[in-house]
Amino acid sequence: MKTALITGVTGQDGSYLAELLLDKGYRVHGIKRRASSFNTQRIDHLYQDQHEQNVNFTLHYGDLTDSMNIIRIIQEVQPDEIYNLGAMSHVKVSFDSPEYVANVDGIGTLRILEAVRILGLEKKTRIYQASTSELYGGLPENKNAAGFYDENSPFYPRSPYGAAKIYGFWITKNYREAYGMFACNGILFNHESPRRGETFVTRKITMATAAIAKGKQECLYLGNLNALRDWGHAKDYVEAMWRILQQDKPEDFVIAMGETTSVRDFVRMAFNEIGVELSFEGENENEIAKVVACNDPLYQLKIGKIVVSVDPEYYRPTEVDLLIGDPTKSKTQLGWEPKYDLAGLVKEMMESDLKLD
Ligand code: NDP
Ligand code: GDR
Repeated sequence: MKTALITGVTGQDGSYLAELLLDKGYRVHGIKRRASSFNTQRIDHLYQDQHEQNVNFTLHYGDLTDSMNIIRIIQEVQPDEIYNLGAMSHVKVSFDSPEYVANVDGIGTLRILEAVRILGLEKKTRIYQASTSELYGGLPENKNAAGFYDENSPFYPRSPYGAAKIYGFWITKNYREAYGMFACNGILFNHESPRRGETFVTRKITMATAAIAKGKQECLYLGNLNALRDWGHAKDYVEAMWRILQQDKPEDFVIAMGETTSVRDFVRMAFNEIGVELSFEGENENEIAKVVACNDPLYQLKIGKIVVSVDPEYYRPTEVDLLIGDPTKSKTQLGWEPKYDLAGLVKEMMESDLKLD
């Protein structure tokens, strides 16, 4: 029976990864932060009374800013695999708290690697680092000849989040090369799900579309509608994380769908799920979307109603305009194949958010 430790287990990816590893027969440990209100909603269904026999899911209080705590937990758990998913993961918020993000997302990665080394677990413990497409920064000249970002494309982070994560990327690679550790980066492009945090753009859109359909919200305010993202489903992406640590030798992999879609088109797709067609009018901060047709007998919105409006408050000081990843290496070497496409993802998110009160 293998033992895994997941930082960020209460997050979107942590919850799906914990499910996947438990299904595979792992004993799973997760690190959760102490909070003044419950923060375990995504994993409550996995909870096990620790007094029972054969417990295979255990939570530990901890924080990536606390070296002693990280060392103690790793010493106690003696993991075969560590998945370092813990992070302040919101790009826009990273402009408001850049030092904290550097500490958690950057130095936090070092704390994990160094704890494994201090404890002499270099040959036992494999480490997955949650790297990101934000490292590329969306510079058009850095795409490969086929027009994608791949494992060899140069980095150019455009936020404090990206800058912190680039440290995490390189220190992971350095510990692999310097100490022969099995430490790998998964360079994951955006991935979403019904469990996505409510302030990321896809979930903000699906929640608002459902609320507008039910007459509980008037209008959805968004920032840059022109941004293009390569969106996949989190369930598919955690499968890739696991595969990366099952390889014979440690390497870095891009995980992506290989297609890019604008925020505007994601809005269109969400509204289509409730039978509503939109027309977008105006430009930049004056852009709005109006209802032009309503084809679902259940959700009847007035023709001409403004349901989306741009609020420049949501613009970022520096933006990543376009992301599209090349999954060739992960498909050929890891045998990774996503089960969801974007249409399936939007459908699942809308179905889930329409059930909310
Ligand atoms: P979430 O924001 O949903 O989850 C982040 C997790 O990290 C939460 O469990 C959170 O705890 C925890 N966390 C935050 N700060 C700390 C800290 N100081 N110490 C310990 N834990 C902390 O992110 P995702 O699940 O979407 O992403 C997982 C990882 O993958 C992140 O590192 C993210 O940066 C990275 N990533 C995500 C992508 C995506 O599209 N989703 C794409 C590429 C990379 P709490 O619940 O208490 O807030
Ligand atoms: P991103 O995700 O920054 O790509 O980071 P997010 O969903 O926040 O933004 C995607 C794009 O949408 C534009 N946008 C808005 N974004 C938000 N959050 N809110 C809005 O109202 C809004 N309007 C337009 C943004 O400007 C951006 O261009 C995610 C995170 O999960 C990171 O942790 C991860 O590393 C990357 O994906 C890959």
